[in-house]
Formats: sequence, structure tokens, C-alpha cells
Amino acid sequence: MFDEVIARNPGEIEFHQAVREVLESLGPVVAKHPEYADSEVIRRLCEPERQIIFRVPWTDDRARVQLNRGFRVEFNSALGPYKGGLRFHPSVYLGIVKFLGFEQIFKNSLSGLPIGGAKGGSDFDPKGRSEAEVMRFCQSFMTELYRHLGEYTDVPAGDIGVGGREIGYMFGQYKRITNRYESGTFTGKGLSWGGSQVRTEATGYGTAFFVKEMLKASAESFDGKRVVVSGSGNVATYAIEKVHQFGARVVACSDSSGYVVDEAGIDLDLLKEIKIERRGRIDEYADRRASASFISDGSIWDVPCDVALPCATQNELDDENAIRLIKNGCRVVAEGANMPTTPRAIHTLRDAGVRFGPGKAVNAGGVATSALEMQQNASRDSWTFDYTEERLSEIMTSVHHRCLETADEYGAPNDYVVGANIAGFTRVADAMLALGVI
Ligand code: NDP
Ligand code: 2IT
Repeated sequence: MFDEVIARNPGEIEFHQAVREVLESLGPVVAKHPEYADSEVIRRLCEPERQIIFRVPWTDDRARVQLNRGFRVEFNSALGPYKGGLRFHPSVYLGIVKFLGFEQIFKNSLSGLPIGGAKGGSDFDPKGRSEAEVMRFCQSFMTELYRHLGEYTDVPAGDIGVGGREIGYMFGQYKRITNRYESGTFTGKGLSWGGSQVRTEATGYGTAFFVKEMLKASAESFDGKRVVVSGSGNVATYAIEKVHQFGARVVACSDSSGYVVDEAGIDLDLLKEIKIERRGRIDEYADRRASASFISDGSIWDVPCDVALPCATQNELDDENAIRLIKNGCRVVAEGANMPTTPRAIHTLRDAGVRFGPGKAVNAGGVATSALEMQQNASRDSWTFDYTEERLSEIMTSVHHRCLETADEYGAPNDYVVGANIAGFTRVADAMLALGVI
């Protein structure tokens, strides 16, 4: 089946990687449940229900015409409306969108909530663009995509390069074209126009909640641990915040220009001011903080730590990095980002007895809180921060439990990869069987 996926989707290497990782876990399930093979449910899962690719023309501040490509891959809707983020980054092409959409199916299923899987985005690079340029791009992007969306159809959110600002411009254009205030068509909205408390923080907080459970499962806690977090965007920032609240110290974080080491612990207010509020570069953090230094070559995974949280992008932690982490005494690696660890690095970590949490479980708190936002929109309600955070915490505890329970059931105790893949797969596969050959 893997050969068939490669042949049907040539050149889409990230998609191949994501499919392979799931297929490798499914042997014991098919052995126990031949009905999945008989109904070709796995083959059907690997083929998106719908793929939309479109032109996104817009004019820059100098009145020059710019051109980007837009994507939305609506992968699976057996469990609910298509759900998943939009990524704006120059590296985006069909293979990236499909890997993310495929992962999203199993993540959303694992969350236990009624959401299907999708992903989209564009090769637009927001770096260095003015507010007005970003707005015009978002409006052009939505002028095509709006026709495919809806609260019962497809519900986008943010991802790399897409946060509250971009969701605002896209929701505004959607509302304008459709003449409907349909809050439930987007998640990650601002708090004054239908957004949910905790959605901004959810992926990072959820990552910390999940790792807390991983540590608890081996009779440990965050207290006094040294943690390294890659990235300094949405996921990294709020992972750092919660990890600090749990009593650990984050000593390094990064962006695409390099990393900072701060033995006194990352000063989150300073980091937020530079990276979130002003969209600046990470070297400024070291310029303004005496205990910090900036390193532009080498790797953030050279920094010794007990817990490593890759929260930037795919394939950012390779085998060489894994070997270094193990040498330096790292005991837990958990993916805040989607597929940040290469397959070889995962094997190396697991062989060395490092506890490894895969993204589709660890970072499920973001999309889970999106589903909570959809719930609030559907009932025209809005919940308090504390109540919503409590719901997120419960969801992450149950995702953790589901992973370990399923890993046990299929003869791979403590293997979170096997547990997450099989638990995610069986829920969506059962729904597909029930819905017939569609
Ligand atoms: P942001 O755009 O807020 O931040 C991304 C961070 O990663 C930035 O620090 C960025 O650095 C860095 N980064 C991005 N691309 C690269 C690259 N090619 N090389 C090195 N560094 C890079 O995105 P998010 O925090 O939202 O997303 C981070 C990860 O988490 C992604 O894998 C995303 O898919 C995943 N995720 C996000 C969720 C969410 O709710 N937002 C939910 C679940 C997973 P720079 O600023 O220099 O570009
Ligand atoms: O990868 C992800 O889970 C996200 N970017 C969030 C998706 C969502 O719909 O909230």
C-alpha cells in the first residue's frame, strides 16, 4: 500500500513520511480486525476526499501584482466537518499540506471530538510584509476559498504564519462575501468576535499537560527539570509559559535565524514582546538580557536538557540531534510541532529508552480547543478562561490515557507512537465502515 501511495503522489516526500509512520503501526490492528482490510479502509484513508488548489493574486504596497498558490486538502469527514489549520510559509506545497492533513485525521480522531481532518495554506511569506499587504493577501485567498467552507463543511484555523490577525482578515472577507455572521466557520478568532478563551494558549498548554502526564507515568514531575523548546511562535511561547508554571526551567528557544540560551530561564514577557507583539528576531532577546547568548550556527538540540520540546516545524530534529540529546541525558522528547522528529531520530530515541510523545497526541490540545470554540459558537455561549482550561486539561489527560491503554492492548506497552496511531485510526475507521463505501 505504501508503494501505491508513493506512485500516486510523486515527489510529496513529507506526505510519504507521514503515511509510512502510520502504516507501520497498523499491522496488529489489521491482524485483529480483517474487516478494515476487506473494506479497503486504509487505502481510502490515504486518498483525500477533495483537494483544492487555486491562484491567489494580490497587489503589494508598490502596486505590483504578486502571485501565490493556495491549497485546501479536505482529507476526511467521517467524524465531523473537515477541521485543520492554514499555514502561510514559503515552503508550502501540496506535499506539506497533505502530510499535515493526513496527520490531522488521526489527531482529531484521537481527541475524541466530532471533527474530520483537513489542512490548507499558501506559499505566501508574511515576513517583511506590511499589515495592508497581509490583509490584501488574506482577502484574495478567501475570495476563492470561501465557497468551500462552512460550519458544517470545513472549518479552518491557524498554523505557522497564521494567527489571530490573519484569521480576522479571512473571517472578515468570508462574512462580507457570504453576508452571514457564521462564527463557527473559523476557529482561533478574537475574543470579542466569537473566539474562545484559551485557544491562543491551547497547543502550548496542551503540550505541557501531556508531558506532565508522561512524567507522572514514570513517577516523575516537571519540578526542577531543564527544558529546551524550539521555536518562539504560538506553540513554543505557551509551552514555555505552562512548563514554567509547572516548576521547570526553559533554558533555550529559537527561531529560523538561530537560538538563544538563557541559564536564568527564558524571560517570557521579553520573548513575547519581541516575537509576538513586534514580530522581531530572536537575537534581540540576547541583546537585551545579560544572562542570555545568541547562537546562529549549530543546533538548539546541543543544549543539555531533561525534556526536549520541538515546537517549530517538520524534520527539525534529526538522528544526529537525537544522539546528542541522549548523550546529554535527555529523558523525554515530545512533539509540540507536527512531525518535527525524523523517522530515524524517533527510532534512535526509542531504542535508547527516551520517552517519545508524537505530535498527533502531544499537540492535540490546539485543535481540541478549536472544537470547544465550535461548541461555544453553536450554542452562542462563551466560557470562562478557567473552565475552558480545565476542559483542555481533561482532554489531554484522556488523550494520554487512550495512547497508553491502546499501546498496552496491542502489545507495545509505553509506546506512544503505536498507541496514538492505533487509537486515532480505529475511531475514524469504524466511522468509515458505518458510513458505507463513500
Ligand atoms: P508560528 O508561526 O507561530 O511559529 C513558528 C515558529 O517556528 C517560529 O519561531 C518560526 O521561526 C519557527 N519556524 C517555522 N518554520 C521554520 C523553519 N523552516 N525552520 C526553522 N524554524 C522555523 O507557528 P506555530 O507556533 O503555530 O506552529 C509551530 C508548529 O506547531 C508547526 O509545526 C505547527 O504545524 C504546529 N501546530 C500548531 C498548532 C496551532 O494551534 N498553532 C496546533 C498544532 C500544531 P521564524 O519566526 O523565524 O519563522
Ligand atoms: O496542527 C494543528 O492541529 C493546528 N494547526 C490546529 C488546527 C485547528 O483546527 O485548530
